[in-house]
Amino acid sequence: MGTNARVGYEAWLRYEAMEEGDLREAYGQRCSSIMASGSSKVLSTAARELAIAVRSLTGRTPVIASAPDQRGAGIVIGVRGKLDPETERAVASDLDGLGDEGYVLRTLPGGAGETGRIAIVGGTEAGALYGVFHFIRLMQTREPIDNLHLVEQPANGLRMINQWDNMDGSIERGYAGKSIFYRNDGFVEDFARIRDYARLLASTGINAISINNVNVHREETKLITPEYQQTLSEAAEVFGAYGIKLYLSINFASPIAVGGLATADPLEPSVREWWAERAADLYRSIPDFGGFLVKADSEFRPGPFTYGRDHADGANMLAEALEPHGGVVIWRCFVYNCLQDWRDRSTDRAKAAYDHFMPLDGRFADNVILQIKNGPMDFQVREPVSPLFGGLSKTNQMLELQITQEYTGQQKHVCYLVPLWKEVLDFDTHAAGKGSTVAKIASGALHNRPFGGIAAVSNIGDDDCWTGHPLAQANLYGYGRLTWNPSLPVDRITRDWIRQSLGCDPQVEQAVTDILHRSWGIYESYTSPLGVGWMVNPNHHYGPNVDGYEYSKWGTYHFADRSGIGVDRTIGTGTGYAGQYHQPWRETYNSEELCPDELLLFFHHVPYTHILKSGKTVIQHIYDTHFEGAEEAAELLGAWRTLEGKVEEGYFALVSSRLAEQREHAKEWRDVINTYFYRKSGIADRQGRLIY
Ligand code: GCV
Repeated sequence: MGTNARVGYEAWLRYEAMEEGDLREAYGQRCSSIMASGSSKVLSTAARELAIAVRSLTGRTPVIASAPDQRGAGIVIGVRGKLDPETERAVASDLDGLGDEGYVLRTLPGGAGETGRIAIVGGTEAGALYGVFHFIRLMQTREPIDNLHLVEQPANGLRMINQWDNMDGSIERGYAGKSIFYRNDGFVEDFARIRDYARLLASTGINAISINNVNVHREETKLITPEYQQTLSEAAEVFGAYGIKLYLSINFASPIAVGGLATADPLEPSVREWWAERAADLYRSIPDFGGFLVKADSEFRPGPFTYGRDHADGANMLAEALEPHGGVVIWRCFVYNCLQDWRDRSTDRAKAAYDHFMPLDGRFADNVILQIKNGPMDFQVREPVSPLFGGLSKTNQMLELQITQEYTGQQKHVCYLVPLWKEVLDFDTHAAGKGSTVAKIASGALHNRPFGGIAAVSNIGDDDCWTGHPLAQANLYGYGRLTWNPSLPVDRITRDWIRQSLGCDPQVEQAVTDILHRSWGIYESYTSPLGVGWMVNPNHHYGPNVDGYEYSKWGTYHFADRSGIGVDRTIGTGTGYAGQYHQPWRETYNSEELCPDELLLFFHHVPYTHILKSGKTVIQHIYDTHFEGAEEAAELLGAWRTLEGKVEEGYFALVSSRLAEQREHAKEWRDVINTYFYRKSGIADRQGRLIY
């Protein structure tokens, strides 16, 4: 296999020429002409994207037509109500009830001796674009296109990416190089890479992006001022051509920092006016601006508490400013006391989001959405699902996930997060009886809310392959696919990603599927055990340090002593966190016997000799998983090496070197954790393996 100048750059939009044969012939023939019914920006994008894919995959250059092919063949891309009469009639029955972003993919019958055309019809232009990317995916994954009849609709209104990029070019929790947006306190000059990012995102169904860190620093605070409006509108155009709306993270103290006011009190009329003016200005230069993302009164960020106001006062003030323009406020619920005294056993960070926001349920304006992290702590390798999802019923909600691997190996270790996210989305909160899943709550379907969706912190930077570790691309891809359809099986997402990114060789598919599907479990097994979390080095969060956060102010403790470990979050003797769940979870988590093994130490403090459901003691479980996990991490490298010659050289080498690093680092985790617990407990490993 040859080498590519930028390893992995094309990601899943890699259109390697297909093998010669009937299928390639058939695709080429079917796509001999492309006609876009209309001339909007997004439709032009759709036609262009399809033409590029067809040319590269089949070797045939499609004719870009201005009218449907008279022989009845070719592809027609269009929008409901704006099609040629023949196509409109043919797909009419599919268009009833089709939402704006939905689409129809349909192979229409041809006349005598004719193949018939393929119609890709969206509720709007964006829908048509999603339809085109779906169609391209079918070719990349070698699916038949002779009898297509698909109607697709996104489950979530907001399918969002949060960039944690700073304008100095750094990225908070970024593990893939520098920002593709900013350099030296300004925007980059060339937006070509941003455009390439937009197409990757749109191809998976993403329709919203916030482009600056939720920790809004000095320069970024100015993004909402006239100084940046021209550049912002150019960035919005780039994303707009791919159906993606632009959002900004804002600094709650902006009226003081850049507005010259003496206060940022949300109930103060001058402050309200100031925000209304800022919003009006932004919408003048970016008519389809999405709105604001806000981290307030969290980890030292300013917020309404300073003025004796609450989160609803703060969010509603911004909502009022955006409402006349159709904008929304996305208000984060990652609010807790980050100055906790470790001696204080009654304060529990896990309880904080629920305690802060439940009393406000019903007080938020209709264009406010609360963004809730999947777990109550912070994107650990294993956490229970945040009970706030089951709690709020009169408030728009959005699920927040983290694609960037802050606590899951920082894109040096492979950790495929799609199975974790699936568990979260499928979690049944029982909020309104059985079937009240997080997926239904986040989309707004369960409580019939006007807004909802999913957001995730991006894992990309300016690395050639975008994500540092090429296999981490699967997380970005899988995230997008899940936002569109949370019911998609993991296998399906994995298969599509592999075929689109690495081709259709069954041996590659088998080996990479295996690596990805084992990876989360393996990572969990050699890091912190049984749901207790953390045990990482402070600040950068890479590598083992069992007591790294044990005597800190951050509220993230494991309470290991010589006899046992874990956090008592029960109702009777602990912090009471288990009581924030509906039944049956309240009882399940509250009980040492019923609590699932993988979350035992999140909810209970138990002796090392406690017998798990697996039949092992806690201490033996720790030893076994750490020895086995490190061995399995080494196996991943072995499995990958069988693909030499089947994967592009540079890509092969890069993944090999990351997996080699993971193998070594997993040993470090194993030895630090095992040694710590052996020294604490004095209990020997039953198998007498080497512990230091
Ligand atoms: C953007 C964690 C991370 C922070 C991050 C914060 C958040 O604490 O370590 O880097 O800040 O979450 O989600 O706001």
